[in-house]
Amino acid sequence: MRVITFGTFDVFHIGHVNILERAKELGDYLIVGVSTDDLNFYKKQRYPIYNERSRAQIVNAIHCVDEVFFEESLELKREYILEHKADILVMGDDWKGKFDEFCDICQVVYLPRTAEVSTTEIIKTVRDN
Ligand code: C2G
Repeated sequence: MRVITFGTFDVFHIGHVNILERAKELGDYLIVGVSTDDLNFYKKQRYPIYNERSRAQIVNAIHCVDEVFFEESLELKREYILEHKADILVMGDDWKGKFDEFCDICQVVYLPRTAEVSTTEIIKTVRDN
């Protein structure tokens, strides 16, 4: 089974490792769409700390990840799922319900987020110290 997931994966942390490893366990080939810097600016009105090339390289270096591509637009999710022939779409449960529309082309699974870790909190901690 081919599994696809999406994310920014900025300031890569243990929550990112956990979701990638658990996503891979649902199948045997894991494809990750890493959102581009411009998509992040559109989503969060700021650029990520690490640029898209570094973020993609880090995700690609994780042993359970088989393939990485750039997610350029939120509107292209259906095309990405079809293009990569994904059987399962995995997202953290902060996105619960948001991608149910893709149930017609793949299984949609929301996994619980890892508690008490986020890129936003890490940036805040570094800033405050
Ligand atoms: N995540 C997690 N636990 C955390 C933090 C993040 O399980 N403590 C998961 C998120 O739920 C998401 C993935 O890690 O599934 C990537 O998180 P982000 O980098 O924050 O991704 P985001 O900016 O939400 O982009 O098209 C969808 C978007 O591109 C998702």
